[in-house]
Amino acid sequence: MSEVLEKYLEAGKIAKRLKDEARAIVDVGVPLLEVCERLEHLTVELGGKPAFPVNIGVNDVTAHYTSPAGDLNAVPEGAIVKLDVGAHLDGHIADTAITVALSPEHEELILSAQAALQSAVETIKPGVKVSEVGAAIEKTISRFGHKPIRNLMGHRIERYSLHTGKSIPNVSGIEGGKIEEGEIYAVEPFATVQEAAGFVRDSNETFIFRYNREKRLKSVDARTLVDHVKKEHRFLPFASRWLHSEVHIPSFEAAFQELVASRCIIPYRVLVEARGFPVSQAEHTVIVERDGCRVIT
Ligand SMILES: [Co+2]
Repeated sequence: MSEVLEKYLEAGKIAKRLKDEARAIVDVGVPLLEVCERLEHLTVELGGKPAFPVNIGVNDVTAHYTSPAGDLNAVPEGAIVKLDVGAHLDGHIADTAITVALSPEHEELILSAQAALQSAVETIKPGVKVSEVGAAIEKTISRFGHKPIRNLMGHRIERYSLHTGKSIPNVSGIEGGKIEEGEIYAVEPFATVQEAAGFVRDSNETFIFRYNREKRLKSVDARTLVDHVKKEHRFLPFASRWLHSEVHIPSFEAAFQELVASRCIIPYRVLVEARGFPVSQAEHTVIVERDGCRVIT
């Protein structure tokens, strides 16, 4: 087995363990910050690094929420909670997600995203159009009487790059080329209820960021902060919470805001279901092989 494949498989194993841990700890009243930190620390204990901050999405919060430093939010009663986690070894990324229901009313929604993921995995092989995978996902979610989130997509993964080139839509009718042998994809259907909008909108909250480009910065603290970002988080997304604990400078907030204002770093806005309805998610990372694909998570 190639060294690269071995690293992907190991990252996949770690990501799998993170999901098991998430299932074990997510419960009513548990602080979101505790869940994020526990899973990120476990990633390191298991020999990997987080490929991005733990995304924890409660109810209609669909993507890009991670706890800020000092987050006081906890898992509410009756919630549906999405955990999207990523581990990497040397830049070889495994990205995966599960959804936990704290009320039986959400169980069907979870089954629907899981079944859609399964149908996508069964469809993926060299030569298949990404639009065919999207059609399979939509068909499965519709069978449950649910709606896919149409403006979120699965994505191709490459070394140290979480989103590259091709995407895998969650609905039919979106063209985007063919799947090829050797490619790696994170496939992630999201399902919501029939009354929902079926798409996400940006909120104003931002907790996850990425490095964008070099900029002239005025304050010394901002320069210290960006040097750290370039050294530790040049390629993969990071949490503002991480920087809080990694960099000790007198005026952290002002320096951080300077990086944002100068677009030296760019936020990922928290995405919420446009009408506020609950959303479920299922996700695997797969490697495309000659006759199909291998699920590594
Ligand atoms: Co993911």
